[in-house]
Amino acid sequence: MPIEATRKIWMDGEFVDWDDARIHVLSHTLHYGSGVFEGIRAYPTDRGPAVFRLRDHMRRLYQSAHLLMMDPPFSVDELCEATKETIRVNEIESCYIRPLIYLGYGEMGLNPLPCPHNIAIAVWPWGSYLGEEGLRRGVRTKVSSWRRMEPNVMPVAAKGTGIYVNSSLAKVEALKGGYDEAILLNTHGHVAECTGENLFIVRDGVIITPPTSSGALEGLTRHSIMTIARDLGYEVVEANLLRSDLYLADEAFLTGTAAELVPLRSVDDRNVGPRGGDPGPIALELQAAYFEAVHGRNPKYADWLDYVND
Ligand code: PPE
Repeated sequence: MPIEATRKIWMDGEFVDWDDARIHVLSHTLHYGSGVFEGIRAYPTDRGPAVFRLRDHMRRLYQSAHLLMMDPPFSVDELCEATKETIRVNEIESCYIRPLIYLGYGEMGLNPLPCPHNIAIAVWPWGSYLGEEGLRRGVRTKVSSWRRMEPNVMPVAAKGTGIYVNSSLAKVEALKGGYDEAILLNTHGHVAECTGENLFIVRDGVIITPPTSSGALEGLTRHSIMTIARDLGYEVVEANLLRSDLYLADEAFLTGTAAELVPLRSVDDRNVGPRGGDPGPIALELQAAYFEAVHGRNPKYADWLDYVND
């Protein structure tokens, strides 16, 4: 999906014109994948644009930085304020927000510690990550031949730029094979997650998602959906899943900020559930409830919204 340019990008405390938001080609992060980032969304509401779980995302950004021993020069509060300011400056109602902490120009070599720390926040309109049709009708998935890295290979809890090469390999393999998305198992053979989304199944009315010890990211959409599902009266458990559990699921869906909630039509060419791959009732109910929450239409989840113009 091509990026749709907006006007300004926040860089280290200043607004820079979109086309001037450049970095030096010898920046450390470009060579060694030593950056950390977030993916956040703002949605239109009755009170103007609102950022969904802004503080939680920024806290996770700082946790990612901590895992990689980075020392960001701004506070979480300052970055939350900068994000809202960036949305205001760009006069945009609905957008994806990409904060990035990267190691800039000045030192080369594997030791990242002496490098300057830079931060950028960009916003742009971004439609459905896996397509409108994927959102409505579900996506076809394939278990990848690439494994999610075990936690002593990489700290997979960090949204580190270099760590995403693993996801990209799996994504390309799935796309080249004619599928929409890949599912990664960990080195024990348990299901971890998708390339940029967490994974859930439904079996006998119970909603199950792999624990973070599987290598799955502690997704904020995952947390939101678990909360919403419990509030709707569903039993939600974290448990290790085998690929055969995916084949036998009544329903399956993936969650992420970019993807939102997308049902799975099939896993390894086996239709999910008894409906020929069509989305199941629980996935659709949770998807609708999630959209109500992010658009500020359910007061129960008002705390999750940060209004940009307040
Ligand atoms: N797992 C991975 C590996 C992941 O990248 C994401 C977010 C999630 C789970 C879901 O986390 P959360 O967004 O907090 O619910 N992936 C982001 C990046 C996608 C991309 O860069 O492309 C996102 O959804 O914004």
